[in-house]
Amino acid sequence: MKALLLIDIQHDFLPGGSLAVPGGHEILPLVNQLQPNYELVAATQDWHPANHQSFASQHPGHAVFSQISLHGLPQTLWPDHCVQGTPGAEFSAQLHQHRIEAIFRKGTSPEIDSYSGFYDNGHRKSTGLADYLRGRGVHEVHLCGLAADYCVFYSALDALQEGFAVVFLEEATRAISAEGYARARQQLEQRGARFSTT
Ligand code: VGL
Ligand code: ZN
Repeated sequence: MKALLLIDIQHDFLPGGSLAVPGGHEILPLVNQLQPNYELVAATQDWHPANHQSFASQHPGHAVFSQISLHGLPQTLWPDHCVQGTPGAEFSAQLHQHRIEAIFRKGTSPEIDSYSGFYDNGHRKSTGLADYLRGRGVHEVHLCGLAADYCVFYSALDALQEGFAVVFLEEATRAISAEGYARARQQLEQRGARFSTT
């Protein structure tokens, strides 16, 4: 069975949000149109405590979008975003949510970031997404959402590593950086992901 994964389609990643992905809102009509084509739709939600260490605000003297080392892992410092319980953390009001069977929250530990919907960036803690999908008989995952070069990319990478066939729905995602996405795309292609443009 194929599943559709909606990655982080939240207000803070859309225009007007604190970490808006350019053109992010353009994916919404297609994402809604795609959902009925899948027997299973699941979503991820970036869900940070207010003191999350990926926030530049937690590192006085370090600029937004600068890089630090956080407990041994490279970390980009982001604007505060997707804080638990705030409007920015909610799914887009335009996103059809009635077919979403399960929501996997990530980024909840203050000391480690989590781009992938499957694991934190240190691959220490699983969200349970892979076991959930296997338990539902899924062998192939199709990914869309935000951002193509971060959370959609890392989710696709982990999905491949977990043994799922992966289709990256390119028209239903947008990137923070075009160069970052070009590198990400190459890595995914090398590892066997397919790219769909419908
Ligand atoms: C994301 C940066 C920080 C994403 C989440 O959803 O792509 N990017 N947190
Ligand atoms: Zn985040």
